[in-house]
Amino acid sequence: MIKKFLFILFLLFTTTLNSASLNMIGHKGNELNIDRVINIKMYDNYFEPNFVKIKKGETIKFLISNKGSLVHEYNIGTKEMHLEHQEEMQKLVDNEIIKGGEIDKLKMKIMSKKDHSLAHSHANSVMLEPNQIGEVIWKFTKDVDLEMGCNVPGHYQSGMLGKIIIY
Ligand SMILES: [Cu+2]
Repeated sequence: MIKKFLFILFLLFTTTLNSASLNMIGHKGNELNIDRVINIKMYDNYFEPNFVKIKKGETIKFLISNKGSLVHEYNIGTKEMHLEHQEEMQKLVDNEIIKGGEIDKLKMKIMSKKDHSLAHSHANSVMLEPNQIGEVIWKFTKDVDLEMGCNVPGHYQSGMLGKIIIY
């Protein structure tokens, strides 16, 4: 009984954390207020560059291109957020929505009606197939340790991450 109660408490805590965590790292930037554009290339399995410095308050447009042969993700978050997000990404692989170099968008759309976490639409990230280009516009308002990371299963662990230093 107590175990069950603690588990519910834990669930409540983690879902609150989920919705709060995006605000903890800043918020979606406005297209009209971009201070700088930073180009990021994604390879199998690393980012180039894998280190960026951003002044607190800046709105950055990250122009991201996938130069690799696999699906990759550019995601801005704390280490904890990445680890948590990796569970979501594992589901996309388990359900064969991510298959090597392809994203089955139709399947993602259909399945996400039942399980919203499969929709994978977050303002702080973009997921790309090989040769695709995407962007993330983010306003960095908080003094937190941030990382860019690819949370496709195994990629982060094999070194597909980098530092975002806010100063
Ligand atoms: Cu990757």
